[in-house]
Amino acid sequence: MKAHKEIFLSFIQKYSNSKLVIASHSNVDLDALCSAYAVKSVLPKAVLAFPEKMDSPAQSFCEHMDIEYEPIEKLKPADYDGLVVVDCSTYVLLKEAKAWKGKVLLVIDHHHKNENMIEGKENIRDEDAKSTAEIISTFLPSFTPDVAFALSVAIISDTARFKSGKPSTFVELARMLELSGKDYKEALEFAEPELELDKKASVLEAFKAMHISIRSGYTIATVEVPAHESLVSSSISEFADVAFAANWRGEAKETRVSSRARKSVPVMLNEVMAQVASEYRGSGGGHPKAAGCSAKEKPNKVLERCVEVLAEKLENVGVEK
Ligand SMILES: [Mn+2]
Repeated sequence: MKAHKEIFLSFIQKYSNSKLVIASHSNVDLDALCSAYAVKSVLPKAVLAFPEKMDSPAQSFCEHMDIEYEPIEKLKPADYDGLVVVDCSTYVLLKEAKAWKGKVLLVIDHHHKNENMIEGKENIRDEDAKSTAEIISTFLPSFTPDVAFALSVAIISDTARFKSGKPSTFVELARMLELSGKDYKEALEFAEPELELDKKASVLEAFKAMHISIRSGYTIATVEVPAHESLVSSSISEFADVAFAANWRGEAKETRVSSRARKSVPVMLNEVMAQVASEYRGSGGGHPKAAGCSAKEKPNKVLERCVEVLAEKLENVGVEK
């Protein structure tokens, strides 16, 4: 989108000498990390800052590329000129941004609108984009090989190796790889690294513990897990049409659900998650095929409700046909 590109280019010109902070969502993934890193390449005085943990593919890539960042909660808004948020539009995943109210200068994201929206002075939202990295790759006026490589890795990772992608996604990947001087295999190794032993074991345990139901011709798997709910839901959805993995967070007294659907499923999971969350005083959203929610209720009840809400929506699809 041309208008978006113009917003971005005049932004980097205006703030080229400013002390900005570039942040993203908690449980930082490759799209978040690499998008922030790429934006920093054109805002030389900016620092990267992230909340809590980083997922392990992002962690290894961050170490490999020697990318430096600060824990965002340690930074004082008064010491900086403003905040740029990438790959995130919700305070749920970046609660630290609340301290920056009025200083959020720019948001660049591809997630759906939600009720806890982070609104920047400028907002570049493209829900059609399959990654934030591919939005940014179309904007940047120049690339170092490292930035192009990081964007390649993020595009491969956030599309789940092209489970989603529009023609421009492939164009941008090809362009970034060429600019990086590296080949696809090398990017793929960072985008989809081999899992650690404990994670492989959790996925296999989850397969053993899951419950399976069939509604309107679709297989639905639910499971309660002690950790790694998004890894579990994405792994199970290699086979089940829809997977819901729930984890009980004792400190917060809430359940976190991660859900994934195969591309044949005609229901939008972000809507299912938003509905379940609203019934249990939580928040939910995400993408049609990959979504999540929090809920102030025990995991077994929340999972039951996830299946019911999904089943109702599946039946309604049948009716409309
Ligand atoms: Mn993303």
